[in-house]
Amino acid sequence: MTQTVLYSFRRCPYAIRARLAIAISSVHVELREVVLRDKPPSLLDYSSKATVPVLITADQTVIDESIDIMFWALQQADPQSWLYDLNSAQHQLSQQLIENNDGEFKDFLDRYKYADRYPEHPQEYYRQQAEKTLVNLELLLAKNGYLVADKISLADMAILPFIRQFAFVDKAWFDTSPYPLLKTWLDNFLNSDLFSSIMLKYPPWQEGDNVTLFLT
Ligand SMILES: N[C@@H](CCC(=O)N[C@@H](CS)C(=O)NCC(=O)O)C(=O)O
Repeated sequence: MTQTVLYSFRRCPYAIRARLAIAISSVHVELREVVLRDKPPSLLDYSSKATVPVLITADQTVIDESIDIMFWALQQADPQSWLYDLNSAQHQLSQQLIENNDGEFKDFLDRYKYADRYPEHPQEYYRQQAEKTLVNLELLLAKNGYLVADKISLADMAILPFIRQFAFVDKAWFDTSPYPLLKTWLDNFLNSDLFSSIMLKYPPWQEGDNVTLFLT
């Protein structure tokens, strides 16, 4: 295999962030759409974590963390300066925001989304905990325009797929929530050509399939 391959799942926010960076970099990648309950054996051979996304580079390097796939793609090409223009304070803020997103925010998002599995608290409790992150993001959007700068950068694209998931847990609530800048930021993303281009539907890939679908 000399082609770079991405094992992906369309709706997974981690896979979405990886596909966004791959698409903006225009690196040529073969997309293998996975069914999470029936993962292809080759995916499990490449990464025992058994999560998506997983990228296999042409030289057979396995990258099985979505944020690392973003860095890898942007190192190939960063035409909109998602990384390139940032100063060290912005890099640091970016890292903090992504850590909070993937840690505390994601935990509360899962509990909010699947509240029936976490009966210790009502759903509103989990939403309120997650809202601490929304308050912070709203403040940053007011201050900077985007999360860490006056233009889109890595942090926006790494975090937006999770805010999308949060918003759609209870869209009616989200639409009336007091985060106007966050809502516009999300809407612009959802309506973007970039987002549409990485949300196309592909049939699940199966071992031995010789149909090759390219992300870019
Ligand atoms: N830290 C990983 C997390 C990836 C992850 O948890 N992906 C989920 C799907 S959104 C997954 O594959 N879960 C395994 C499963 O559902 O079987 C990353 O950033 O890539």
